[in-house]
Amino acid sequence: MQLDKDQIATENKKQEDGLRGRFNFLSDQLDHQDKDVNAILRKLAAFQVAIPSWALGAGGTRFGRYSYFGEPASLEQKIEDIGNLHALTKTAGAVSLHIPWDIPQDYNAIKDLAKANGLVFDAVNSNTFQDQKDAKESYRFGSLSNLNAAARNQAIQHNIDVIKIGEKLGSKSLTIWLADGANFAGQRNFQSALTHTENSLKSIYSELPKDWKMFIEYKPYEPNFYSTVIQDWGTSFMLANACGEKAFTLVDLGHHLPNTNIEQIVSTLMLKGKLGGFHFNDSKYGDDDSTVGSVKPYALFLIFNELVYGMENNPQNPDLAWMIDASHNIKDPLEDLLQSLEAIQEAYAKALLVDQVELQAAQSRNDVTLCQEILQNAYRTDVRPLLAQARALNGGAIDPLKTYRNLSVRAGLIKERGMNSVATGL
Ligand code: PSV
Ligand code: MN
Ligand code: MN
Repeated sequence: MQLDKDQIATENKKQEDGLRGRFNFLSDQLDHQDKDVNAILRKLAAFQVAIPSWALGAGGTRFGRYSYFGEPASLEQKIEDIGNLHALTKTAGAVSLHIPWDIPQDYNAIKDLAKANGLVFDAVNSNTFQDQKDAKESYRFGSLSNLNAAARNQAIQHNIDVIKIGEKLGSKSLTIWLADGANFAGQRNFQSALTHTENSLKSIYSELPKDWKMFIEYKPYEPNFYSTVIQDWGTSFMLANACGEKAFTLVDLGHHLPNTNIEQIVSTLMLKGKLGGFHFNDSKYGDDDSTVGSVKPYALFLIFNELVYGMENNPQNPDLAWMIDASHNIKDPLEDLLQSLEAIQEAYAKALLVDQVELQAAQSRNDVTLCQEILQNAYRTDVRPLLAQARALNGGAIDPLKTYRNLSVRAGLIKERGMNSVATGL
């Protein structure tokens, strides 16, 4: 069930009159504010977000898993799903693989398939949070932090193997997220856990190809509920600095305690040139992996405001690896990803509308009210016609979700794959 350009164009025909009116209205409004609408359209079109190979099936909870009908049962099918997302949105032009869940069998065939779908391979993700079949050592008591050198070495070697797989696909970065930590007070000496982790990361780093980056992800809790070795951005930042200039912190929106000021974290890391990757999702309580922008859209906008500021003012920070990190239990994963992609573009477009010059002037006068107004004016603008226009200009769908439903994509996938297919991984 691969969508083609013509199907999308036919659907667009039905919607283009409606878009014209909405787009002209908005672009007049923006012209009056001296905004360069074409420049914004170009930036929106250039903004590509990777889709992780684990987001295409319905993930489980700790209590059960309800698979979603027509799930992709192979890496090929996952790439086809992402191809459909990209055809509709033109903003999902990359895949992020989780190893060993998605090891390609035939590299050339996978690369060709990705290329045919307009996709590149972004960061590869290692997995030392589960024991793999036939593994000699167990990660029950940690991987890179394990007290047992043999377990640490196995985890180090796994990361090196993941790099090698990524090299064959054209990836340029490795993301490391560790579940290492302790479930009980007193279980583990914090300093020894951190020291082992740092040394293990340095060993992986020493095998990183010259043009690669290493992303160190942090998370405050879960699966361990007492302590996590890399619990926060400060720990990740410290470890990235210890490894070297190709190591960076990765921010995952769901990996913060409630009410953490994530925009300030983003800003600090970009100032220091150490923000490398970014995982989008939303949450009410913890690492909920909910649809981006569905719970705290204003917070997402404030974060994007800092990202845009950093992208424009911090040449010391590299281009970021963007990814949606989500996994759903009961919703069509493709519909969810379409909603997330829309929310990301929406927050980005709104952040692009913030008048940075005016904001700086208001800040320098300590005009607190005006500072807030400037941000809120941008946030309150309905930018959706801009997103639709950017997509349509690039051959994507004016309304991706509506088009996905009108073209009965899920029904087509069920027909091909069956009702009971189960996605690999997770
Ligand atoms: C676990 O919390 C997690 O969701 C991390 O965010 C990783 O990025 C992802 O799994 C894949 O390993
Ligand atoms: Mn993540
Ligand atoms: Mn997570």
